Amino acid sequence: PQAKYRLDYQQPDFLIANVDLRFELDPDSTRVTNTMTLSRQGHHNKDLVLDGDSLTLRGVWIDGVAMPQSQYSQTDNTLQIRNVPDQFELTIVTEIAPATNEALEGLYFQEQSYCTQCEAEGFRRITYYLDRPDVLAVFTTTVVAAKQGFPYLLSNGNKVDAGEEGERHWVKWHDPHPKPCYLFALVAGDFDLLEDEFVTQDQRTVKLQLFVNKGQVERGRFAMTSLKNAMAWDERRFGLVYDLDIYMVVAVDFFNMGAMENKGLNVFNAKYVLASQKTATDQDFLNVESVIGHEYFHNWTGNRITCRDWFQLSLKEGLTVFRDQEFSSDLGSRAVNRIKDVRIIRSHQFTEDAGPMAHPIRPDKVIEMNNFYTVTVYNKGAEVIRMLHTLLGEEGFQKGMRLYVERHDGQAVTCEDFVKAMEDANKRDFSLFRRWYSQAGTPVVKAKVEYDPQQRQLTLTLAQHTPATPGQTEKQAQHIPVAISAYSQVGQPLAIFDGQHQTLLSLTESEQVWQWQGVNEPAVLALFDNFSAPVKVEREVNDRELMVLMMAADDAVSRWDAAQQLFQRLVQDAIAEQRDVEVTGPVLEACRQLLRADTDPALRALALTLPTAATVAENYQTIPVEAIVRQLQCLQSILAKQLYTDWLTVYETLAEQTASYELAAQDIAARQLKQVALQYIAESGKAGSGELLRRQFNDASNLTDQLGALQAAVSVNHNVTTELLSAFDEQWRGEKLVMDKWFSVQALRNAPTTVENVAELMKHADFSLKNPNRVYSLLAAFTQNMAQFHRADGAGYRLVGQVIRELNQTNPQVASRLLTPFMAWKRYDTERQQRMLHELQLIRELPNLAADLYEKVENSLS
Ligand code: BAL
Ligand code: ZN
Repeated sequence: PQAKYRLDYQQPDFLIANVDLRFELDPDSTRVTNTMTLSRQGHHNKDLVLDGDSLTLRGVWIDGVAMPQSQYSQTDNTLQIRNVPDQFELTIVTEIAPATNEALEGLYFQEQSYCTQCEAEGFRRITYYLDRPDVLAVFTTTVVAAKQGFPYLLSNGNKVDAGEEGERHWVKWHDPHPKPCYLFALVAGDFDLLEDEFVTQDQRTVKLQLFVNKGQVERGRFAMTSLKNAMAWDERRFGLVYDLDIYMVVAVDFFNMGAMENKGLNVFNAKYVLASQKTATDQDFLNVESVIGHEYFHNWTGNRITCRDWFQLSLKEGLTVFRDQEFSSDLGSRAVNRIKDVRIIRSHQFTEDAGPMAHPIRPDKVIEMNNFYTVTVYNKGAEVIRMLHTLLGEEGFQKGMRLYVERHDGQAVTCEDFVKAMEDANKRDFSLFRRWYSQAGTPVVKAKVEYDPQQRQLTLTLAQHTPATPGQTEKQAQHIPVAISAYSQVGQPLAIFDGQHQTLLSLTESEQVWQWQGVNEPAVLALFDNFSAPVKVEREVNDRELMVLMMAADDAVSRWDAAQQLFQRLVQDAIAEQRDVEVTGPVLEACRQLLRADTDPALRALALTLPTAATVAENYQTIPVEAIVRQLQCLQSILAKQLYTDWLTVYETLAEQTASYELAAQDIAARQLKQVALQYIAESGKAGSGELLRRQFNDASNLTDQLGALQAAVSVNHNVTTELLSAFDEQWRGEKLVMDKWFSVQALRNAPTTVENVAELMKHADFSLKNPNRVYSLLAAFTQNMAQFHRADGAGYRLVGQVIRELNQTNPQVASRLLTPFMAWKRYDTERQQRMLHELQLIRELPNLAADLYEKVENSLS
């Protein structure tokens, strides 16, 4: 496989104005007739070279005249046509076999439905085309299929015609908005339909349709409400209004990604659409809201304004993640949402930034584009947009957005165009800020706070350094927004920044010093309030100061962060001194106070949840697997036992409060803290804990509580574990999305037989390697199990390695996801390194190694 480089971009030699597609659907042989109007772009006499993959060519016509084979030639991935005119109509007929398409890219047929996925480069598996995002065309699509079994024939845009031909029927769709082919979609099948409508601010009525598997309409209602909320929110906050008469969402069981923003016809992984009290947890509901929002927001940030080339993916993804984060925060708890976002960055993005595939949010080199739908492009990309928002404020940011839309509506543009619009609208210079787009790696900021009582002066010194990443050894200073706030030793706000106790600094050099005068006492500083930049912070701060911040910082993220730092320090000190964790009286007391505090229960829950093993691991060059797992467990056990009566009181109070189920934010928050309390109660192993777990499991009126009890039991290997696991299996067998949770819970269990159990679960009737959700829920979840995936004898590696090799040919995208944890092999001890390397080498030796795996393996081994 060949690498592509961002700087090699060339505009297309030909443009396509209109595409007329006709699909005659058949599982084994679907005939695609593609008629395009093309024109030469610029002065050249090059041949037309179209992309194609796994297509059977049946004929080529130019302006209605059949081309002799001598005028065109094919390779595995191209169709080259010689001597074409400057303007012409080109018709290409191909055949494809959707039923054998297990990669789930292009057009595929699963469980009696046809479905497409074209981003990033799947359209070339449907027909020969200029499969690149800067070729924008108006699509007209006719879908023909048997009436029996396929009552719904869907594609992008508006339905303009329909008819019947004997046993078959057809529907014609027209999408007036020029779009790149990655936004093309087709779905055909038999569904239940949920309908609603939305009236836009300019008083147009938009028809909303949600297609779900038969019998699932009730589970789609929350998604429909979320969609209407998203449409209203985008008008209110961004002034962006929907632009077609119809918006369709289809939920499918087989889907590699979460969802796809195809114009007017979103295709969703069913797990981000279907939700009900009994079958979805609170987090599932929140995920549905966020993903429905995300795909809807793409209509402007992605579809109306799209990417010039795939290196610019963060242009639409970083921005759209930022928008969906804001949507969730405006509708729910801003602080809770922010903390969850920070956790993703710290436990996944920082790892990616430290590994062999570290890349800037706008990558420079790509072999397989599917490998770049990453936490860096998406989540760090959103952090970069958020920093612009922090620097400009809401008003300035929206001014920039308006200019961006005004300038670029209908175009395929670059990240540079976005930054330029933000700059021009606000008359700012973001030259330095642009380094966030070009540099990979996580900046480390070292902070020193000094107080001089004689001079009554406070000094803050910040120094930044970004470690080298593959291909980028020299790093320059970045523009880092640093939000800070000051408190007294007893937690009172100190108004030392021009009469304020909070301020925003810009760290732009490798080292900078700030001084404030007239400071009467040694201040405790909260640094990076609201996680104002995606950086690691190293600072000298003592436990007492962390406890002040934990109790008194204004910003909820800083309070949470102080608690997390305190916990991490307890664990890391114990590891460094090769002893078990010890918790001092004052720290216990601070935890007790936090638990009893009169603040949002969800924030208390998050603050009292220990950092993940992955987050702790980020602080080590060589990850001490057993020590991290053991010391986190040890800390959990101390907090469980020492605060036992507090946990019990909180649990009982909240159990009463949540006795009747509501999906309101305050009930979700209460259930969240109740779950943390239950987890600690289970951990305590006290008499009665088994009864409590059993009772919550059996009496639960909703999945959050039922699964919560199961998780709590399994995570501490409580002696009710087997009983609850069997009961869950018996109750939910066949309910695939619910069973996915049952698989995950067991995959994450820290028990000596977890590897063998995961292997056994792969034989369960509800498991299938063909369905990405099953693979993610069992095997991807298992790779997050620090103790057992990294089992010293290498059994965890062997199991996942074997699955990757099986998926190499059938679904390389899914295989590639499973490979990610192996890429960090250098971070483990020598024995583990050798075992991980062995798996990577076995994969490298596969015949027909997919490009997805090739790229990751080569980067890992180089
Ligand atoms: N564009 C791929 C799926 C998503 O980010 O919405
Ligand atoms: Zn997206």
